[in-house]
Amino acid sequence: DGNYQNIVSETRGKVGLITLNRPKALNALSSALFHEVNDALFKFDADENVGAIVITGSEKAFAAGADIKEMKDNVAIECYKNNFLGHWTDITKVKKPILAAVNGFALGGGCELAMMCDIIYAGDKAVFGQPEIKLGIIPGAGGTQRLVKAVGKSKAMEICLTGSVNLSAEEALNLGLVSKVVPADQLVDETIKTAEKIAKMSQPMTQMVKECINQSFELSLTSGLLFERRLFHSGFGTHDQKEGMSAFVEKRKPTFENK
Ligand code: CO8
Repeated sequence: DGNYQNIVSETRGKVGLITLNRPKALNALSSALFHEVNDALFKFDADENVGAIVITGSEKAFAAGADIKEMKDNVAIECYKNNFLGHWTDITKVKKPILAAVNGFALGGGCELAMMCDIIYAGDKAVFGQPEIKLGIIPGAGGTQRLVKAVGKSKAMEICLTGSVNLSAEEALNLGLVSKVVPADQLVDETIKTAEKIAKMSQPMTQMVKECINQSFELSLTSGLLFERRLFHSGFGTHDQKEGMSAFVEKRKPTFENK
């Protein structure tokens, strides 16, 4: 659906699936592509029938970065005035959990896009890196921020400063950047399976979990724990809490109604 030029957006049961689809440019993230991703994401976010979202690319490339051809003649003051690529972070405003299924290259903005998702699964041939320094720029969408939190300072420095130290899927798993490595041809199905599991839960609750975990990057421990406890308390005002706990006691499966 959606009539998109650079992506394919579809649903698989309760899962929204977005496939980046610019094969000739290894899914380089042009401005047009990113606007389409955002549009599809916010449509899924508003769709009650969708409980989780998966973003993937092709087997060769998740995304080989921002579109170098598009930005090569950029001028600083215009970037500033137009907030160049500011819309990239819109994805972090999506409330529903987003899973990245990364096959092949996730470089530069591609790696940053994956890191803006909530869970990353990698195909066994995946490659993560931040080669911006080799282009005479620095990462601009989290490569120097989210990557540190995922893999630690020394590794993040090595990756961003050399531009040529990339992480294999296995290394990314060992460092905690990704949570699972799957044979490339099974990756999308496997990711959708996890997304389906999440989508079956109470949507307000999965959104609260996402909100709380993301707050852990912003808040002190005391404030984070308070934030968590208050949302935890509010859960007792929902139908789904009554249903979930009654179902446990009655030894049956719960049916969550997202209310
Ligand atoms: N932008 C535009 N076109 C690209 C990109 C890209 N990032 N990556 C690949 N392509 C194009 C190539 O130009 C080529 O096109 P053509 O056939 O017309 O020449 C086609 O895709 C196929 O690429 P290759 O022939 O190079 O394929 P290889 O298999 O030989 O190599 C690589 C694959 C190693 C992935 C190689 O293409 C490569 O190094 N790509 C560039 C990777 C890179 O530097 N990425 C970082 C880009 S900068 C960035 O992401 C900054 C993000 C800032 C975000 C700021 C937000 C606020």
